[in-house]
Amino acid sequence: MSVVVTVAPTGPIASKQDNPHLPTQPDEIADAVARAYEAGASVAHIHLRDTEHRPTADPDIARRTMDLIAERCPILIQLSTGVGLSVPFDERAALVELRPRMATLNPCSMSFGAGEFRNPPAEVRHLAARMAELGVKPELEIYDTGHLDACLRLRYEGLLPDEPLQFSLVLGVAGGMAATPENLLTMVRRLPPGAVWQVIAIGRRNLELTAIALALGGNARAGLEDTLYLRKGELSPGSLPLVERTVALARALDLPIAGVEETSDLLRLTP
Ligand code: KMH
Ligand code: ZN
Repeated sequence: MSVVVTVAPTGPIASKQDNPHLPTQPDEIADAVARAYEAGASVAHIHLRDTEHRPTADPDIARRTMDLIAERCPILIQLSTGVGLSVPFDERAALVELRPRMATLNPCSMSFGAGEFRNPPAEVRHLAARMAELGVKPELEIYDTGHLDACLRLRYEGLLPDEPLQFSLVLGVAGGMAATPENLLTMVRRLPPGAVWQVIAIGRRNLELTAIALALGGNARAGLEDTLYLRKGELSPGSLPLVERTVALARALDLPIAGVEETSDLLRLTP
């Protein structure tokens, strides 16, 4: 089975002070994505920032970023509806109206580092239904064991698209599951049959957990959203070295890398 590599060039928290190579403006993000595509990524997970570098769900910035990416490469765009902790849920949810091929769906509220990540049940159900209507494939973000059960309830209620369900097992957010091999294995065992999944390992154990996930049959995500460092004490000069390392890891395990068309077929994306 081929491995889907997602690039996550910018997240909701880190700043250029943390890593000067973090892209924040549409052209910087499009450039990072195009380089990752050349290195083997077939999905781009996108957070947006305003001109002050703050997380935003501004649809104009989102559209411009999507257009700039599309001008550079045919990578599949997955907009984050997580956006940033300070952005209201309704603004975050409105991003799916731009009809990206995919978007994230965060099923539960939680503590998130020093902040609070608000995902109220009624609003999550509404967003799931709207994504299904628009044909925007959800990537279900699982930060804790109960989040998986919440997603399975959404499926039971008919609010998720047909198989395969696509999950991110997010490990290492303070407020969610710790980044340990035991937590990864527990969650992989609990996934419903036929699920497609990747690990999002935040921070220090990013490389190790990505390697374990690949060996267990998962997909992989790489980029500055998840770790600012290539190794202890060495900032990564952009997402490209992280993507290249992930692709090399998969190849070392004799796993082929899925191209854009294969990824679209694997995930049964709406054309
Ligand atoms: N930022 C990660 C912890 C999202 O953007 O909706 C999880 C994530 C989810 O990427
Ligand atoms: Zn994200």
